[in-house]
Amino acid sequence: MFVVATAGHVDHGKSTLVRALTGMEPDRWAEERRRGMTIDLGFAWTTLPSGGTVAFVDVPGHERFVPNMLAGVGPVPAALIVVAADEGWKPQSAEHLAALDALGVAYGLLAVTRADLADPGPAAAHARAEIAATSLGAVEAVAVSGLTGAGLPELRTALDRLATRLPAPTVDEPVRLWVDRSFTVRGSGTVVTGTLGAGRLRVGDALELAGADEPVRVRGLHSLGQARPEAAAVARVAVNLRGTPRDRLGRGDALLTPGRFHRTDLVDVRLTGDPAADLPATLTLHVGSAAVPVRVRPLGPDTVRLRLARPLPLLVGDRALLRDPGRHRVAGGVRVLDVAPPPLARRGAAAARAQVLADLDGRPDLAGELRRRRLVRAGALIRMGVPVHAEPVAGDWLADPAHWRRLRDQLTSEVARYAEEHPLEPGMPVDALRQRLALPDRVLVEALIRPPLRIHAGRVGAAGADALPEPVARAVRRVRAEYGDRPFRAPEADRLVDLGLGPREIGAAVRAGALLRLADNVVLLPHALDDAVRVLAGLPQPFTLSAARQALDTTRRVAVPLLELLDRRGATRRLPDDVRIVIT
Ligand SMILES: Nc1nc2c(ncn2[C@@H]2O[C@H](COP(=O)(O)OP(=O)(O)OP(=O)(O)O)[C@@H](O)[C@H]2O)c(=O)[nH]1
Ligand SMILES: [Mg+2]
Repeated sequence: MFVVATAGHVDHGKSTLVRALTGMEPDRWAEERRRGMTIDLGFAWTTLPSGGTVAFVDVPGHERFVPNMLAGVGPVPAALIVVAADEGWKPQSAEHLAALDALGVAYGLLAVTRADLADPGPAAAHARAEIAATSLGAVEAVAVSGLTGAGLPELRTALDRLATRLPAPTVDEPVRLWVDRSFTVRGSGTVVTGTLGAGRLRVGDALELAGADEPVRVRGLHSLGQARPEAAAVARVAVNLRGTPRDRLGRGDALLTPGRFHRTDLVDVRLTGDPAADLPATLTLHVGSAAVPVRVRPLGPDTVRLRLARPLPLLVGDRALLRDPGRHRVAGGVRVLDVAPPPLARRGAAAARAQVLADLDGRPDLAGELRRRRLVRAGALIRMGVPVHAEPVAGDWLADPAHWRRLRDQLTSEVARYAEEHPLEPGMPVDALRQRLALPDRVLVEALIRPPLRIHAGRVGAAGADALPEPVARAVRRVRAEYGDRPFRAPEADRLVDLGLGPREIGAAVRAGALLRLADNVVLLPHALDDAVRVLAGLPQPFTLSAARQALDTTRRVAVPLLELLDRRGATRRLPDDVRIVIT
């Protein structure tokens, strides 16, 4: 299936043509039929000579209903432009064409209607010239009469030719179904309709709806008037939602693949076409089926920042248009460059931002995004419409390679400086480091650490006694030299003072794993613990404190706390009568 939206001035015969082609009534409302005028969007479809199906979104031509027209053409990539032979090019012919151009619609046909009333030649020539100057380029023109049916077979084959030119639909992309209608069906509940431009919908799917906390569920699907288990792009679809009240959604809302779209009320965009120099400060942004008031802040010669009155699920590269509802004119086309732009707080920030935007073209660019954002979650980029094909540095964090190298250097110098300022601490706390480097997540700190730095007990420092300040390290080396072959002899208190090992220095050495503290002022070298177990295991079991003291060649000052520590660690067990056994 492919979908085509009509376009053209009021009363030029759009609905008559759709009716003649499809045998279906596009004017759904009694009021429309009574007044002979389309007010809201109409939907109809037919089979073409090739066997393919074309679905029409029939739009109103009256100038009052341009917003409805825009909701219809927004999500549709092809247009059937209708001009009446007897009336020729008119204001809404021009406004509709300007809208198609602003949205970048590249595929279309011209139907010169009411060809039974006047020579279609002049209207066709004028219209083709106007159209040729837009994104549609040169289009085929067919003269038709909705009244006599003349030209309809030619128009059908022309529609078939148009279908073959359309790009193949992308069915593996996430769904963003802009709602163009919502209504209630007795017994089924809420139904919304829209043009599915990409992706695939299945009964049972969970979808996101802006403003709803819970996902909504697809209870039923219709396309071309028939219930179906699934619908793939491109298609007109009607989606029956389970348990979603009708007043929760309407035209301009979107049903979304969960987790794949970033909702934003701030975007930086490039104006396309010839943007008016005197762009008003408030305009209406039309994208998909949505129309949202925006405040415009000029940045560069053709770039502006838009503040939306309500957030929309926009992606980098989206086309949209700005319209001045007061003056009835399309103010310009829009290409979305950034859906999560930085705030412009500092002086000169706007000028700097304009420079950045000057180089963006709306094509998703991973390397560029990383360069600008430095650190960003993969999921966040995907939700902006930027495909991710890079390895995260930690968790789902992606980093700009140059920034990551800078951070690594910075981490090394921060740790060194901290060690200087806090000589007795065994390293810099990870969280302090995270804050100094202004990192949003501690896994990033951990990922930046490289040997000889290591993380130990929540701190980052050099491994082992290297982490000790030189005087403490020297004292530890002296202890090792003096007591290495008498591992269970602890230096006496005055010897510790001589060595410069006060309580703080001992604390630092213990945290760094260079000394083992048994009690205040009782320290051993760390390997003493394992050695003691080996010696004690050689004794007849159970053994007494005195036997242990002798075997270890030490004093009660050491033996008592040493055995208690071994008890606590489960290496020995104390039995009644103050004897112990080694647990093997
Ligand atoms: N003679 C003749 N009359 C036509 C033809 N097509 C449409 N009309 C008449 O022109 C009038 C307007 O036709 P519509 O089809 O409602 O025009 P429209 O473009 O859909 O109008 P809006 O939806 O209001 O913009 C009707 O009275 C039609 O009968 C045609 O090919 N020949
Ligand atoms: Mg109509």
